[in-house]
Amino acid sequence: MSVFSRLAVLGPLAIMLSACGEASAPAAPANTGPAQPGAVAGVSLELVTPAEQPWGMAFLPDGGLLFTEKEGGLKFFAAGGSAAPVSGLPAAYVAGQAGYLGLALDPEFESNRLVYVALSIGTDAANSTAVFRGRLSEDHTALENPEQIFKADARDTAYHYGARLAFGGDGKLFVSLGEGFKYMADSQNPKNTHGTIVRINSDGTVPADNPFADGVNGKPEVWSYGHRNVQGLYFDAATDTLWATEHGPRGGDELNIVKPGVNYGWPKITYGVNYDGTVITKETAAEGMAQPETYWVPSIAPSGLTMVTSDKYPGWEGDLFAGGMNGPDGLVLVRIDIQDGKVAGKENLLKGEMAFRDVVQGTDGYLYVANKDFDGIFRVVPQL
Ligand SMILES: [Ca+2]
Repeated sequence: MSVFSRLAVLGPLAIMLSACGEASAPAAPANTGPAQPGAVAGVSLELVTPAEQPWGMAFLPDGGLLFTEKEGGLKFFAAGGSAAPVSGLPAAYVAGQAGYLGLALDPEFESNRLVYVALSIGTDAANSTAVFRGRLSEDHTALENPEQIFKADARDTAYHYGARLAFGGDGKLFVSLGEGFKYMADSQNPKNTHGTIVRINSDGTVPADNPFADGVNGKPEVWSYGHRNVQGLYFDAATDTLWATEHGPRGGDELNIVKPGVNYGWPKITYGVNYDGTVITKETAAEGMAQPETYWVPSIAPSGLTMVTSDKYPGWEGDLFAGGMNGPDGLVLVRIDIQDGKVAGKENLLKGEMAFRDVVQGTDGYLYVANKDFDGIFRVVPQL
């Protein structure tokens, strides 16, 4: 732990608050109130390693850290060293929100050392989210034999990729896919991958028990649809539950429990409005469309989602943690108090300190966050 140096100066960033601006949002009758205070008195941040636009993180069983940088590719960091590139991935399409994005370790990583990385590929006119799989070399310097196991439908925008990866308890891989902003209407059509979560086998083939496996009413790889831009994905093996956060427009960010074949409503129903304040739809609920477990008005721009399963934060075990990246109150790490599988409240931590791109629990049981703007990865230290 000697490499951890205490973070020196992190002031509120008023300049960043302008992007999501004022909120003339609809009433939020179902929003939950503040959580009951836990046994943790507070948290602070300690710098682990500098990183440039870190996007996704995954800790190895030995405690080492793999992470992506949006433009820099895959990196490896171990305590006592400095972050170094991991070679092997192809050049990504880098523009707007495109680049090297989510990653995940194979459930059998300890024996097969397989790593999965989502990245953008293609051109301005036709680009996609692809998932590459490769074997991490013993010295952590290369992804060996990288192969593309999945490619989403192409779009001609550089926005809303989703691109988080999470394995289910059955070893199937979930990939979240944004609707490219321009293709929001396509989110309602499971016959394309825009605005979906797909589920594939670890070799990229489609599981026979997917809800549209026969291809009649949807693409075989589609697991759920009606999403906008899912940038938080966490599978809770203890309860066999896939949790997902997605960006709303202005207001209307959501936390959902994702189930097969279900329509999550975007853009037919939402608790948000367009960025310019105009109405997308007056409907917040509709027959055949799932309601979120909780939502945020105004938006926080959620990215990254994990659960504390360790004993490092007494009182917080089983709670979800979501990163917030933007909005009037959006520079927060949100603790989502989960009681009996339901959202019992939300507590904003580290308010105003930074924009949180990702949050994961490390092999040591502590939470780690990747910062979108301060260009580093930090450990969340509890005050007990
Ligand atoms: Ca929804």
